[in-house]
Amino acid sequence: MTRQLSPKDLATVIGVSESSLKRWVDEGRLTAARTAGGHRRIALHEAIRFIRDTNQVLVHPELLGLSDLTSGPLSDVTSGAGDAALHRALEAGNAEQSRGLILAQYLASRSIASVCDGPISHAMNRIGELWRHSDSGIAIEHRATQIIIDALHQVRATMPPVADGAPAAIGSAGPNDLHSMPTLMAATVLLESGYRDTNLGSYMPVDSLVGAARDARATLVWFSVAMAEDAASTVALIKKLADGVAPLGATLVLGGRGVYSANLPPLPGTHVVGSMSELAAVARAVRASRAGRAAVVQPPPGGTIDSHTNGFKATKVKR
Ligand code: B12
Repeated sequence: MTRQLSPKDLATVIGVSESSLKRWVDEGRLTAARTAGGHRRIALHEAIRFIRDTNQVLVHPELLGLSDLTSGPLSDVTSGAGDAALHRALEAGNAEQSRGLILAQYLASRSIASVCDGPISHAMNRIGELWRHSDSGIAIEHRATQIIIDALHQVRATMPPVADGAPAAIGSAGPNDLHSMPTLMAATVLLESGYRDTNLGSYMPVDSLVGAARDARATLVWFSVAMAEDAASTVALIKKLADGVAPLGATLVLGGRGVYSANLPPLPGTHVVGSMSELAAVARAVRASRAGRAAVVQPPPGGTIDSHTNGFKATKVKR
């Protein structure tokens, strides 16, 4: 059941009077249901939407019932020290603090795409180098991955329910690819972008992904290739996927260093993106074009339009 807050609780969370909060509900700035006794109740996801949209300062975050969100992570994020703090907390294996920092970034109005592209990606790039220097590096990397996966699930749980008639998106990592974090990130970004997302996780055969996309009537299919393996087999795999997705009329979005290092031929209806923010930009453009509006595909900052695919080409170079 969705957690509900009373106007008094939410007012205390953001440090305003209960009467102001009730007035905002009555003015329609905040949606509230009524109990049988006529009392206003605000769903947690609606409270979070309001906090993010109106940049509220959280005075008593503990009343939101998100136990990892204590004032420590919030003050790190508001002081601009959140990115470095996340790296430290992940490396130290401090799960509560790491999850709290990720939630705090999201509550501070940052999109989940930007949190993935910024602090999470930076931290994992550094943590991913530790195995070279110490035996414990691999354990630290696995632990950090699990903490981020848990944090992303927590953020998902605070997002509003998917609207009726929302477009479907489906995706996975490829066969032989154990990297499950990028595909979960993509799913979460698409949920935030208003899609009904289905993440099929890692180690996914391409034929099965195409079949599932057909069954789901997917508008968008994402595919993550985290490793630069043999370039020729990566190209063959992606061509097979693109050939399967094209007849469905869905847009295919590819990401990951295996894609960036493969020399892909032009694939109609396929976008190569270099970040989660670029995925969000493509997702918005696909929605707009499906809604019948003239979708002008704009390159996001740091990306350029690929003239072959009309997709975004990453400009950042990965190790
Ligand atoms: C965590 C991790 C693992 C974990 C994965 C656990 C899990 N459940 O996911 C484990 C330990 C299992 C693992 C295993 C291996 N790994 Co590993 N792993 C990593 C690590 C540290 C983080 C990967 C990650 O999720 N990053 C977070 C992602 C999301 O951030 P990002 O890569 O910066 O991606 C950004 C953009 O590129 C873009 N993006 C990326 N992917 C996608 C996908 C989509 C759809 C979209 C839209 C965008 C997008 O958005 C992201 C956010 O900005 C990386 C190092 C690194 N620097 O990333 C190595 C790394 C990916 N692994 C690597 C290797 C070699 C392996 C192993 C072969 C090691 C081994 N010898 O066993 C195995 C392979 C196992 C297999 N069969 O898949 C190499 C790949 C090298 C290469 N150039 O191909 C890396 C780069 C490490 C390195 N520096 O050598 N690994």
